[in-house]
Amino acid sequence: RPPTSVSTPFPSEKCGVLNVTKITEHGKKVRKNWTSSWTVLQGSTLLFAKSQGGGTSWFGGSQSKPEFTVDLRGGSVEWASKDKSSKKHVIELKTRQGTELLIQSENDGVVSEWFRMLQDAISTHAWE
Ligand code: I3S
Repeated sequence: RPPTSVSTPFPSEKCGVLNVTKITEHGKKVRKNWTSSWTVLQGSTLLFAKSQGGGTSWFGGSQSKPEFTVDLRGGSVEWASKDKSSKKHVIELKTRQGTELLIQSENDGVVSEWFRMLQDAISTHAWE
């Protein structure tokens, strides 16, 4: 039998600059506000910090505090339908708490990689 799982301290860690907006908060529609955010995926948590000057700020650094944190457990990701945004390469992330976010980058490779990582994080932490 193959080994069942390999445990690593940070099974899903990734960071980068993405365009992000909330579209729903606690189940209620909110006005879009696209902002460029330094985005960090760590385990089952996704953190956003304001990105200054195109992503040179380091998340752990003194000037950038997390603005917004998302608990991915019990959430879902899908490719956003055309009616959600006119932008290309848009991920729709729904949380169990009733928050919906759109996550986008002009670079389709970047977005595809985030899509895969978010799906992995959600399935890895589904039963916590
Ligand atoms: O879904 P919407 O309302 O067409 O989203 C657009 C608006 O949020 C717009 O701002 P105003 O609230 O000032 O109209 C934004 O500038 C657009 O980027 C939003 O649409 P996209 O398709 O880019 O997500």
